[in-house]
Amino acid sequence: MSDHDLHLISFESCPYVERSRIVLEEKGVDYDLSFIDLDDKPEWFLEISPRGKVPVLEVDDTPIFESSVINEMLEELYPEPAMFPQDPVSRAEARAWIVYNSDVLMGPAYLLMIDKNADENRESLRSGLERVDQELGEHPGRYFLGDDFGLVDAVYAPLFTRWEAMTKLGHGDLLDGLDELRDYGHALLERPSVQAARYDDLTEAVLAYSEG
Ligand SMILES: N[C@@H](CCC(=O)N[C@@H](CS)C(=O)NCC(=O)O)C(=O)O
Repeated sequence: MSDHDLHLISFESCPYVERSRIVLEEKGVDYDLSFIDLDDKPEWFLEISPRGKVPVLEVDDTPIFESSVINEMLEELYPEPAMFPQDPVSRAEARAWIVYNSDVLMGPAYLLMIDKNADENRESLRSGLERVDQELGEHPGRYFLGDDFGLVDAVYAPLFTRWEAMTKLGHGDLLDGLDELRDYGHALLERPSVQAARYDDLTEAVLAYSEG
């Protein structure tokens, strides 16, 4: 089901790629997937990716970059199943927690993965996660904003698909006492779209990346 040709340009261990794959899987659309080597970016890729980053989703002949923009476009192109709340205030909440994930959690999580300033980044990530745990307590239901899986959940799932790797790297106690977050993580990992979007050898790919 797709009236567009979709081609997602990816890198194995990239959480931002995974966000968009989850949305594509939820929408049930066909797409082609290619992997590139970020240490040796092909010329054709640099031509279509202004920041030299993945994901890029080619929609017919138009390359779209930035995972959040890609995901909102997919929501507009394929409205079913709906992944954004209808009400503008709840929609803004979803967008705000997406920005929070990118701005507050992803930085320290990435630096921890490559073991840069481990203590400092563990503390930053932990305090960012505590705030999410608190917020989840305000929204009863299986997912971030309730019982419907949405774009905000597609953005939080890659944190949990990387948890096995984080544990192997010695950072596994970060969820200690954060029961809302732990339950949320389990619910996300059970979601078929999250399982389908996960790169097959993700833990190995993350560990290999972390070793440089
Ligand atoms: N804000 C971007 C971030 C994408 C991003 O940082 N991708 C990383 C891989 S996970 C990348 O392509 N890095 C290559 C580089 O910066 O040279 C998004 O949401 O799409």
